[in-house]
Amino acid sequence: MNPSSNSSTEAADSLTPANFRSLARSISFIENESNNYEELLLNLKPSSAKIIGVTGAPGAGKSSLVDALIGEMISDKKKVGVICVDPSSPFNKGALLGDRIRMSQWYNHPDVFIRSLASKGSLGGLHPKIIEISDLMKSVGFDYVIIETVGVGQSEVDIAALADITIVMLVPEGGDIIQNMKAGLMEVADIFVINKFDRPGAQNFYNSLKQMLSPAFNKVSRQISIIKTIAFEKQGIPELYKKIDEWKFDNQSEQKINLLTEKIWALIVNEKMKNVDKGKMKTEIEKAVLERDFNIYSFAKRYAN
Ligand SMILES: Nc1nc2c(ncn2[C@@H]2O[C@H](COP(=O)(O)OP(=O)(O)O)[C@@H](O)[C@H]2O)c(=O)[nH]1
Ligand SMILES: [Mg+2]
Repeated sequence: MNPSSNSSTEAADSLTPANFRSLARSISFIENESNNYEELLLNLKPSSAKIIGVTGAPGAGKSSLVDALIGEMISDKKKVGVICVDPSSPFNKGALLGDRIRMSQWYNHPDVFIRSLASKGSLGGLHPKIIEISDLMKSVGFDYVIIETVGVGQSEVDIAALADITIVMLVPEGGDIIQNMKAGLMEVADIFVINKFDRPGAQNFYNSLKQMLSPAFNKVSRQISIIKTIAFEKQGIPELYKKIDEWKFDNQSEQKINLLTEKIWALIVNEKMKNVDKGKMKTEIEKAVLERDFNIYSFAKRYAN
């Protein structure tokens, strides 16, 4: 992708297999911080593409839901980009393969681009370059960019900062709603999807969530929708897509400005920390603690400058 050419409309007309190859290359440049990737980012054009974040526990049915959602979007003549972020933790080795199977029918579709990224770093964290990669995807002419990420710890907040709509997936199994509802989920969710609605207890789970979201129980002023789905049977997906399609976007809402602030803050922190190698720092700390006048503040100051 030539960073200095192509308005987003031109790009929309020219999303071809060749462009998919070039998009894949550009993503690799960003991942590896190579080939003038910063220039590429500085030249990204504003775009009206919408980023849909899908987050939830492993096994909640995110990939099945994304698979079905792509189907709805494609029948509505939309072009769809998908990023799956998989934790590279040992107990999740099968995830990447699972996603490939779940979305297999779309891998060769001319209007669908799917890319899996291993989430390096901590389990809760998203991919270190997820902000940049999702903005690149946003700018090349898709109507929707879907980001599937496992919701653990902080990552729900991170995904909300990236997404125009955040879908939080819950499942009725594994205890009641209170146990499933982690702190902060209500602040980031635009749409709750209760998947596996075929499972026992689903309606009770729905009722309790509805009650939790009612004004009597919380101070979140925006409207949060709840959609019931059975993702692997594609039930509830047209309703979900309708919600997304009719969504009233408000870039200036307090919530969006807060999230954009978090996003830009993260970019600045990454930029400032770029030259700090934690492994190397650890080795130096091992030596420094042996010194009699070791002071962590002067140590840190040396790094900060
Ligand atoms: N019973 C039931 N199983 C589902 C449903 N949706 C997905 N699954 C299954 O749940 C498992 C995990 O699904 P997957 O989409 O890979 O979840 P992810 O880890 O959140 O991406 C798979 O075996 C799916 O077939 C559903 O609505 N009901
Ligand atoms: Mg998945």
